[in-house]
Amino acid sequence: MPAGKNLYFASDFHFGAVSYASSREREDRIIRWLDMIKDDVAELFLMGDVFDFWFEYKTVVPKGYIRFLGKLAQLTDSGVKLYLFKGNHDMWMFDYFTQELGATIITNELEKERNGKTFYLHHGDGLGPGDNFYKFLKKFFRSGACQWLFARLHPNLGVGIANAWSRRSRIAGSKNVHKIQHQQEWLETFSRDMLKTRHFDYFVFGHRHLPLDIALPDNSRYVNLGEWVNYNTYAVFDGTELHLKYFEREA
Ligand SMILES: [Mn+2]
Repeated sequence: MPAGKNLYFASDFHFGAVSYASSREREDRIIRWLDMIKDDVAELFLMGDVFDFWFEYKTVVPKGYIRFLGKLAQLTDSGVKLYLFKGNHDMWMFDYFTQELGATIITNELEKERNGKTFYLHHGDGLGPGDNFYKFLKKFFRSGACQWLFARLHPNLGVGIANAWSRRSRIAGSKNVHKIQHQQEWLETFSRDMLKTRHFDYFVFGHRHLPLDIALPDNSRYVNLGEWVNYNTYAVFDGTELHLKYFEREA
């Protein structure tokens, strides 16, 4: 890691939800965050569900988010390394962001070592025990056949269906339904299981829409990045420690 530079992690912007106006307001806030970090970010990890829906047709991408995408271009043009993780809402990212932004698209997990600290990074969907129906759906949605068929639908229809589907796991009002229930915090369970065979200093996930920083055995930690509708949370690794932070909120 270059001296004075940091790694930044965030996830679950859910651009496009719940309305155009609320998404735009969130976009402006995230631009302010990116402006704040732009001089000390070496690598930016956007860990899934950045978009509430995304699909790349052969010659067409969804409308919107131009300030955000322009800001990412500004960052990557200035040398910032960008990782975009596929979430359960935006698993249909192909090569557009690689071509335009030089981004590395992460399909499942990413393991990194920086300054002697090890990171296990994953959006967080489909991990741990249970949820077999989702795991089956994920396999199906990620299949080439499913993507080929979807691309055959006219976008007015295809994106309409996708948005209706997306509403099933809508982020709005999610604050109340996501409670800390240690027994059911499956990403903690997943991390603890992993530690039995492999050590990581940090397990970082999104997907839960709940900021969490949980101590694990062997000085390991599980950090959940929360989301940007209710919390505006992100994590920063300063070369020594990983910190979970709130943007534009008095601590
Ligand atoms: Mn998710």
